[in-house]
Amino acid sequence: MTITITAFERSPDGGKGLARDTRVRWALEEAGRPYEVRLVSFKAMKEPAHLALHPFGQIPTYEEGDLALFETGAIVFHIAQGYAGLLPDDANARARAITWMFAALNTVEPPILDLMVAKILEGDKPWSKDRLPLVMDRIRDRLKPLSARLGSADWLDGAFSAGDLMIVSVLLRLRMSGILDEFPNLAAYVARGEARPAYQRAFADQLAVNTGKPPLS
Ligand code: GTB
Repeated sequence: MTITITAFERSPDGGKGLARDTRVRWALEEAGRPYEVRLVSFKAMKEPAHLALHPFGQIPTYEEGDLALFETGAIVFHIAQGYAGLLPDDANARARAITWMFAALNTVEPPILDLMVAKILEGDKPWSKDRLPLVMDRIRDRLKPLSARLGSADWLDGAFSAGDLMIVSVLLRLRMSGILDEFPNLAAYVARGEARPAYQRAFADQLAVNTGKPPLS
C-alpha cells in the first residue's frame, strides 16, 4: 500500500531539515518503506481537505490505505512497529525505546520549542533579552541528565531505536544555539544520528523540495 506523507511546500527553514516531516522521512528510510510526499501550502493546511487529515492544520500527516495519522510521535511509532531496527522485539527493550520516544516529545522538546518561540516569535519584545537566559537554563536542565545517561554509549539503550531517532530529531533544533557544544557527548550523538544513511536520504529529500535541486541518488 502506498504511503503518503505531507510536508511544507516551502519550509520556513529553507531546507535545514527542522520541520517535522524530516523525522517521519527518517523513520521511513530506516524501515526501508518507500513513500510519496504531498506538498502543502500554509493556506492549504487550513482548508477542509487537510483538516480532515490533521485537525490542527499542520504537517506532517501520514496516509496508508484507509489509515490517516497525524502527530509525529504516533506516526513514527506506527512506522517502527514491525521493524526491529526501530523497535526491538524484546518486550522490555521495546518498552524502553517507546519511553525514550515519549521523553523526546514530552520532556526534551518542550523547552527547545520555547527557545524557538523566544527567539523567533517573541524576539522583538522588550523582555525577550531577559527571558532568553532562563529558557536556555531550562534546556540545560534537560541536556545535563540526558548527557549523563548517554555517557560514552553510542545510543541511549543499546542498539539505535526509534527513541534515539526522536531524541536526535529534537536535539537537532539546538544546533544553531551552540548549547549542544556544552555537552560534547550529545553533540557527537546527534552527529552519529545525522551520519546514518537513512537520515542522509531523508535530509536530502526534504532539501530537494526546498531548494528545487534533485535529491542525492
Ligand atoms: N506535535 C505535532 C507533531 O509532532 O506532529 C507538531 C506539528 C507541527 O508543529 N507542525 C508544524 C506546522 O505544521 C511544522 S513543524 N506548522 C504550521 C502551523 O501550525 O500552521 C514546526 C516547524 C516549523 C518551521 C520550522 N522552521 O522553519 O525551522 C521548524 C519547525
